[in-house]
Amino acid sequence: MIQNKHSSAFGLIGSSHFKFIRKNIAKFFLFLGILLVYQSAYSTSIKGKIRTKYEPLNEAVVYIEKIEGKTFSPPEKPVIMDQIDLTFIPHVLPILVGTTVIFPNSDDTRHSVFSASKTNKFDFGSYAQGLKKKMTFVQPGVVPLLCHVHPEMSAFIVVVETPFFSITDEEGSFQIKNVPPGKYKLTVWHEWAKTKTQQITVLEHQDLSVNFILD
Ligand SMILES: [Cu+2]
Repeated sequence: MIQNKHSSAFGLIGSSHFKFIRKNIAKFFLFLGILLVYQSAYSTSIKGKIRTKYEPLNEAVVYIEKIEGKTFSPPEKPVIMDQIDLTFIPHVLPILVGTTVIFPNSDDTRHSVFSASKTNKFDFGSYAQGLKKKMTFVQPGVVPLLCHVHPEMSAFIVVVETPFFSITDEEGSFQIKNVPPGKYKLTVWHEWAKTKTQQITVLEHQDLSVNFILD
């Protein structure tokens, strides 16, 4: 009898103790979950403005240079460099090395896109409306685009070696999101300006502001 009471009392303590642990494990995982959501929502960004002495620079490409020992897979989906109303759209297209670009002809005239770039030289020849050409850019560097038929057409594909790149808006502002902590070289390219590089240090969960004045 006594033995029985004893064991049931122990049983009670045992089960409430177990409930306590279970409750706290649940709380722990909830906390962990909130922490992870917070961390991913608050990943580090590099923000800033690119300008000359006189004005903000639109369509400047800001990018982190090659990180030693790191390679990044290009996006599976190709990106588009369109031709509409005798204009390449967009005028400047930054991509990660290995990205495939599709060049549709959306005009009712023939275009003949080529590049005399040292590292990514190509010539698609003349092609009509509705057709598209395709090219995978495996070498880093700036690829100036021209058209044999329309000398006024020009554009640039800027092939960079990390996925940490951005292009400035009309106010010259850029933002590169989700940058892991580290020391990097941040470079700015603009078609009319001298390319410039700065050493930067990205700390964990601390947005970094970097501005450039180009010549
Ligand atoms: Cu053309």
